[in-house]
Amino acid sequence: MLPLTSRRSDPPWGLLVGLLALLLCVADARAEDGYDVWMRYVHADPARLDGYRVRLGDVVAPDATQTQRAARDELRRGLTGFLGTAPRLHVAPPAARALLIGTPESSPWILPFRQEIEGLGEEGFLLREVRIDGRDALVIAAHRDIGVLYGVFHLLRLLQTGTSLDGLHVREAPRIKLRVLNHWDNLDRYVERGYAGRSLWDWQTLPDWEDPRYTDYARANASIGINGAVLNNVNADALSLSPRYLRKAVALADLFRPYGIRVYLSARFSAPIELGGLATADPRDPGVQRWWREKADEIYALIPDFGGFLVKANSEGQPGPQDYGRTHAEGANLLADAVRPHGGVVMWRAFVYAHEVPEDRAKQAYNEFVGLDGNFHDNVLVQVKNGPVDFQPREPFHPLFGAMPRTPLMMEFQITKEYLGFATHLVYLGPLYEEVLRADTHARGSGSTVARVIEGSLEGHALSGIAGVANIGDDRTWSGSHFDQANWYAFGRLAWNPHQSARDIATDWVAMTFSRAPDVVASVVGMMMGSREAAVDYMTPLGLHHLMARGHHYGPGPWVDGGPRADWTSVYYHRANRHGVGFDRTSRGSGSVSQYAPPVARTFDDIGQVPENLLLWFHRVPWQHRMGSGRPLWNELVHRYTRGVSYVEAMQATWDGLRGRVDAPRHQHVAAFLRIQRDEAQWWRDASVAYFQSINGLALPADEAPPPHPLAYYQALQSPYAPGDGR
Ligand code: BDP
Repeated sequence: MLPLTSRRSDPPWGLLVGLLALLLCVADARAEDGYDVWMRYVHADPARLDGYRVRLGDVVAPDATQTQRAARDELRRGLTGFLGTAPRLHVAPPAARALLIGTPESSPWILPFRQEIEGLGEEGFLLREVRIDGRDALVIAAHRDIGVLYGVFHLLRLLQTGTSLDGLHVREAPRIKLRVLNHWDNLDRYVERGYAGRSLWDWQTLPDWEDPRYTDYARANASIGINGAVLNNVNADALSLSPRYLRKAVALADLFRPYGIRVYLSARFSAPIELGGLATADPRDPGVQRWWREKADEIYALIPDFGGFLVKANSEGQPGPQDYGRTHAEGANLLADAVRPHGGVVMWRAFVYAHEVPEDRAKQAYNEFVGLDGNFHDNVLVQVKNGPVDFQPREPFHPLFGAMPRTPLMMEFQITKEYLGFATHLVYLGPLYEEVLRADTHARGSGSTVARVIEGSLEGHALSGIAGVANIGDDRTWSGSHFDQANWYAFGRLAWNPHQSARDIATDWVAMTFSRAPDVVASVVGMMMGSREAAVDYMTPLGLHHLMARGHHYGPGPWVDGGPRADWTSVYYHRANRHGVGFDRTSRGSGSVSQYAPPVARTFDDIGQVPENLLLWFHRVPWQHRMGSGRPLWNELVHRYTRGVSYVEAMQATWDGLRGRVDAPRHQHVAAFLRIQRDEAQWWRDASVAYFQSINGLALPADEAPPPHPLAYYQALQSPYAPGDGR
């Protein structure tokens, strides 16, 4: 034991120990506010440090282009944090061991790897241990600077997750070409379905003020391989295409370019009228065609690598080609022809459901698009939401996947959690994405997964894409919560390779974001992996869907009825009455099952075969129906609601146990959000149980607690200022 007080002649031990403790704290007391996302670059584990220093202390990297400098900067930043000392950056090899990075053009040291990088494409890279002149070295080699940058981020990920570099040999190339974030950001910085503050893009001060955050945004995206950003909302304002706003977009494009990110814009189909003063936006009108051509020329003169347009047309009141009796294909081709000379693409959304049609909404996109297969020009991608209704906690995969073999179909996932508890609920979406990507469409026999459709391998499309509706805003955490960063991260990783495992991705993310300690990683990954199923349980179990409160979708609203459209109500989707519950989409009902390939259709059509987690999506089922557990449907439903709440409580307990293992500021933040989530899960459970019980008049199972309030109490709750919907 060291003395707490010291005699004059002794060294002041107490003070020294105190100072040391303080120093350690200071070293540890980084501003852990989430800003650094998964790129915190904390110090290496001491056991590995010497080995790493030898290998990474000297870096040979070209610095002639912006992307090369971005790679050097990232290595400097990452390795300084990681090794505790800045690496020595050279343009020629030093006598010591070295990390050599570059392309055959940018560095003579990479020339010998020319053969080895063949087949890696424009964005791939090789990262491996080699011996050069009898010395060990690490090499990152690629055809293009951007591949080198991706390799640098890959190396930094390996370091952050504590991976050994011995015998390292990685060859990576993205399997999907366009890996794009869709920002639903308005020009007034309001983010539709955004729960992370205001838009990152400060249109008022752009292009003059280049907020450093724009570069950090690009770094984070590049670190996971995202290579495109649609800057503005799909419910687009034509002004985004005006010269004034284009100049602002130029500033962002210039900042993103070194990181391999192209800028895209959502285009309002009626822009020729609103901006151009034309009388029509009819795709067959030569004046309209000229207007779009000239607009594209204008944009490309400013942004030579502009990605292209994203379009929401004839959907939820947006203008479109059908206003002129033309098809979606004619509309898409109009814009595609305008950007084609410049190498641009059009991402045309299939999220459509007609205004007056009382047809099952889940069928409408397929009905409108499938007959157009083959009519789209070759620089058009049709962008399809993961499920046929709208980003619900669980949906079957969209029947268009596999049904339009001649058209490149893009996936649209929602990263922002419009229907999954906003930013406050801890819901890791990796398992949702994985479930959809691994679903088998049977379009060309078994193994025709959605992943293979969208990566283009199933039908041999060169063009392929995936979009994620961003969950990013100006909140310090970027995503509105610490755990929602994981959804941004998982989207990027799966966009790069849609065959990866959600669990592996979560494991990397936790190690980089919170701690490398194996027990912490295991606990947090465990929480995350069941969190999506828990949300399904406490919101919409067994295939129920779209039961959220009207408009803002915050909290339960299974009673929502009336209003302008039947398919914006809950009762339309659950169809509960005294006898049963569920939407009959079988061949005896709306027939939506017939939109799937026969083996899939047969499975969904048959109440004995349909997965229980989609039961009420496809079938209308009596309350007494015997479930796999042996319970009647009603009891099973209540059981699942309760189980969802219990899962959140279990997450709270696990997280409590991590106090002291995760830095205090983030620990407290997450703990508070888990309390909100628990209360809201309980709210969902109680309101839903009270509602369905009022419909079926059945007693609660004996072991289930009755909702503490009568149904009217839940129905009367209002949330007028819920974020994301309205101003
Ligand atoms: C729904 C959202 C709405 C979007 C629409 C879309 O509620 O805000 O505009 O999707 O994707 O999920 O176009």
